[in-house]
Amino acid sequence: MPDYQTITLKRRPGVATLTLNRPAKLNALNQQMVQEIGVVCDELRGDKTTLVLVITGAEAKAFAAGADIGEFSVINSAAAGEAFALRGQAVFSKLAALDQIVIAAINGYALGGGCELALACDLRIAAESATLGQPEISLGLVPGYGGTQRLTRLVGRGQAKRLMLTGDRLTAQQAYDLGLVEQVVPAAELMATVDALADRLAGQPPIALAQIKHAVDEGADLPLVDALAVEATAFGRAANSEDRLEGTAAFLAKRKASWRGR
Ligand code: CO8
Repeated sequence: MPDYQTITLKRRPGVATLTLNRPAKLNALNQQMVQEIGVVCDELRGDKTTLVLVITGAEAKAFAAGADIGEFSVINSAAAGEAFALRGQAVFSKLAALDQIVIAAINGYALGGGCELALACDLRIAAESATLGQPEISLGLVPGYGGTQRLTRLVGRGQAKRLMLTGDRLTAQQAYDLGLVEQVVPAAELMATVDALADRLAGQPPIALAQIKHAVDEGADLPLVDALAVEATAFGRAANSEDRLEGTAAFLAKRKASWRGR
């Protein structure tokens, strides 16, 4: 297993938990942390035994307080800034493309790049005490790790523009009201809630799990006619699996299905 410096990775059957671990800097995403998240994605790609990845922050106050502002001094041209953004985007896109369902357990500040990391996940569950936002404008910047696009797709153009143009921070409840997080729970219950969901998803038939995720993501930006074709392909893949035969046989025999992931 790689020797991680800025994150920890724990595994239990079916579930991996990645903890952002730079507590002294509120888990700000430095280049090394972004790179290490990419290594975790490489580890998980093709790992058929891990069906869910949970991402959370080690510091009670923070999921991730943004990209590491201290590293921005290396950006001395538009091209350098673009390359900086592209490096982060490549990793977050790799995360979003995993077969695993990725759940952000947002325990505190999820700002800037931290909010963008949560946006690249499939599901976002926030502690009541969490704070979310895209404050880049207050630094004279633009969200560069996918925020202008993923936030817009999640909450719509108007709300996304409002959040990014003002840089306003949202409470977890406000984020929920906008559809930016899917659930809000008391802070003390966050990890138990996320772990229970992760275990539940890890008990689902793996091919159907991944196909639903990819059908939603691939179809979302396509015209309906093309998106329905994406769904039909996903349906075909799941329908052609041994698990589909097992699922339907178990239903008819009134017993619990035993999934094999093929
Ligand atoms: N980068 C680097 N260090 C940070 C960051 C950050 N984003 N956030 C917090 N820290 C550090 C602080 O500097 C401080 O370090 P030290 O103790 O050594 O001085 C430590 O973490 C604790 O922070 P605070 O003392 O500020 O803690 P508070 O509880 O007073 O405040 C806040 C917490 C409100 C979260 C505050 O720290 C804050 O506003 N942080 C910055 C939030 C922000 O602007 N995030 C967006 C950053 S830009 C971004 O993410 C762009 C992403 C796309 C990049 C694309 C490439 C260009």
